[in-house]
Amino acid sequence: MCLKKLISRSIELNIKRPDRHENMIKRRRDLPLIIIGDLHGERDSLKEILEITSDERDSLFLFLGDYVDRGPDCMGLLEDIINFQINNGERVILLRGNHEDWDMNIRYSFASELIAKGYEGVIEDIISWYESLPLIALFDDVIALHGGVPKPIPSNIDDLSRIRATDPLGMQILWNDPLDEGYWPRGGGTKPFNAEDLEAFLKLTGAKLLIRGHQYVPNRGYKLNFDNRCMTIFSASYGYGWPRCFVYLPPCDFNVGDVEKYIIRI
Ligand SMILES: [Mn+2]
Repeated sequence: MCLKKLISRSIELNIKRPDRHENMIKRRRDLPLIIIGDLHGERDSLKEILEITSDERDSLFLFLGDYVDRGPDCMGLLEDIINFQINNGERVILLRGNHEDWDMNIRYSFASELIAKGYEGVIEDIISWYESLPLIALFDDVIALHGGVPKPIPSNIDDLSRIRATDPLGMQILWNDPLDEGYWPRGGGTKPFNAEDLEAFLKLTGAKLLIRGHQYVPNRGYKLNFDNRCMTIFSASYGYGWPRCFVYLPPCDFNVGDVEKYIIRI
């Protein structure tokens, strides 16, 4: 399939999901859930994760966004992800990260990669693809998004699902970080969230665990905040050879106290 067709098929899959409600995916956690964090153009990481999980193709695969920028082959990674989505249909859910944004791509590396490789003709298609990506996925007791809890927290789920990436609250969903000892302000309308904010967000959504990406955790690839209720996972190593992580969560009930055992380091 040519690149333009691949992208437009992926847009259709993103938009026409029966479990999509505005910008939120809502479905039961009735299958194993495999969650992959930021990949940033590292095709090898995706390849390794898909090899490790090759016996688990009946699982749900959730990607937390930040597919492009920084890494060596963002266009190749995008093609791999879209092919994987097309081959596995609705069991592959792609969320939007803060790098699924053309202004970011100009500031970082993806725009120049596309131009250097002669892909100018698909830039518009890629921007439309970004716009087709949902922001949040809710699987009963697990909620996932790229960045963090938006503040003020909307008063009901419908308002939360209607938030768009370009809204101030949407920007926060894509950019916010937990307030911990490693926190550093990113500016630009982003806000840190603390244990109380997270508690209110979990109460609103009925979840007991938030899984997000967005922050690299040096030498670990993951972190747990707020009594394990906020899990950060990262699936790229930025070329440092540091551990990369993903989540394998079976469809049974789990205790937040020991969620660390569901994090797989490669
Ligand atoms: Mn990010």
